[in-house]
Amino acid sequence: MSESGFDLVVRNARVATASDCFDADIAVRNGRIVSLGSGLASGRREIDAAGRVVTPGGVDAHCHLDQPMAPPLRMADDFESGTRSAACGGTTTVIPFAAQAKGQSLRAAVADYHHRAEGKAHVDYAFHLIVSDPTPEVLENELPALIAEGYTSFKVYMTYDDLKLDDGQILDVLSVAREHGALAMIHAENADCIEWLTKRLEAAGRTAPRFHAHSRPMLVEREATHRAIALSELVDVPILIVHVSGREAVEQIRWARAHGLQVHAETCPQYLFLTAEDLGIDDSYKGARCICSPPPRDKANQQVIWDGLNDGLFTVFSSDHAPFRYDAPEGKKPGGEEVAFRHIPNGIPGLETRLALLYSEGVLGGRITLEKFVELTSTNPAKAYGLHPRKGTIAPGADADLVIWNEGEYAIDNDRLHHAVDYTPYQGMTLRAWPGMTLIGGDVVWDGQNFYPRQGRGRFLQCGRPTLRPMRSRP
Ligand code: DUC
Ligand code: ZN
Ligand code: ZN
Repeated sequence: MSESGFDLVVRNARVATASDCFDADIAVRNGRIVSLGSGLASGRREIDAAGRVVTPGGVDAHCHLDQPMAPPLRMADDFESGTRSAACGGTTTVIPFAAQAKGQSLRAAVADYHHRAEGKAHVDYAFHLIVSDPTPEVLENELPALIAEGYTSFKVYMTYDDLKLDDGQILDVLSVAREHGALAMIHAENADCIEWLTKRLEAAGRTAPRFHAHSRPMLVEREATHRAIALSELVDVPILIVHVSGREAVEQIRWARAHGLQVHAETCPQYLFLTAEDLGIDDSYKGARCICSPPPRDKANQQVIWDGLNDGLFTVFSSDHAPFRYDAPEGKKPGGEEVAFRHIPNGIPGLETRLALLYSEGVLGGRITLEKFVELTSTNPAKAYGLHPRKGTIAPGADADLVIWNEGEYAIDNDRLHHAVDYTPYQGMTLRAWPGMTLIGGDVVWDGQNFYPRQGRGRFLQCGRPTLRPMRSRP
């Protein structure tokens, strides 16, 4: 052991937190940060960060890993490949979803999901719940008990036949969130409008992937966002609207805030870097790769999302990683066929590229500050889901989960990524930065070239209450 007792000192770091940037050495003992300062005594291991930016490890609070699917569909990433990919992209904590199937108990869904994670994760993880069948037993017993055990957030869907809740059911779930201090995440799209539009498109023979975007125009998101806000107002409980795609939903959220409502919002890289044209400008099937919901919009809406990231509209920036292989019968070609858009699984990969995309085009592109980057990608997700200050910051007592950034040209190429998906929607994009090193609990897991597996050492985290500060009424 070194005289100081430090296991590691990261020296000469440009430390970035959600509130400040400053120069410091970071000392680590037993997996936690124990000291920040200049000229700290030497550690058993030393890493010279030489003026490079060091941020807290990313917290990806919306990703889907090994979520049970109806056959033949299957997610490409399980907890092993998904968390490997996360670590190589600087994300050190993931929060995927334990999804209740209709008719299933919530407990059983949680037990099954623990089984899927067991012994596999390279990074720490917590679970959100997906409530698809809010029976009296779920509302009165299972949900309150699970909240008390550290599952303090749950997602409800306003669309997808196998998951959606009606307004009365959503009110019931929101009431439980209020009573027990949990956070409800809402997928806001109007299911009936989507079905009606989809049938009309199909009747006209418009079934190519690009018509997915036509079946889910912004107004279906706007209407559902407005309704979700109204439901939360009725119950008087904060909510978080997930994967906001553009202007119309943003306007609803700004309206809610202006009226003093506690409505949080999340957005994702696909709404900054993709447009509906990525689903195809002709009837090519390749556009299936970018099918996700809500769909990406257009350049003007990308700017609306950038503005919202900058001005505080958005609380968190997540990947919504939903990994399906393109050229696979369990993925975007179900059963090996090129099918109508209705049958193409929704979702794109993004765990590994989330941080570098925002750091490169946001921070180095001059669109957001470094502090805002940390807030959106790490601190606020940790606060929203009750993991702060253990996660989401660089401070004494926090886990030593760190990213040391390399600035320089980096071309995104799926061959260099670590997920189990056979494509990335961002293939060929040139970025200005990539994580040069990821540390988890003070251990190097990614050094910019090599991945150092720590399979099974990722720990399950029980979440506490959300600790986000009540928001100002503007913006
Ligand atoms: N939309 C979702 O709601 N979940 C997973 C992927 C997607 O596109
Ligand atoms: Zn969703
Ligand atoms: Zn999702």
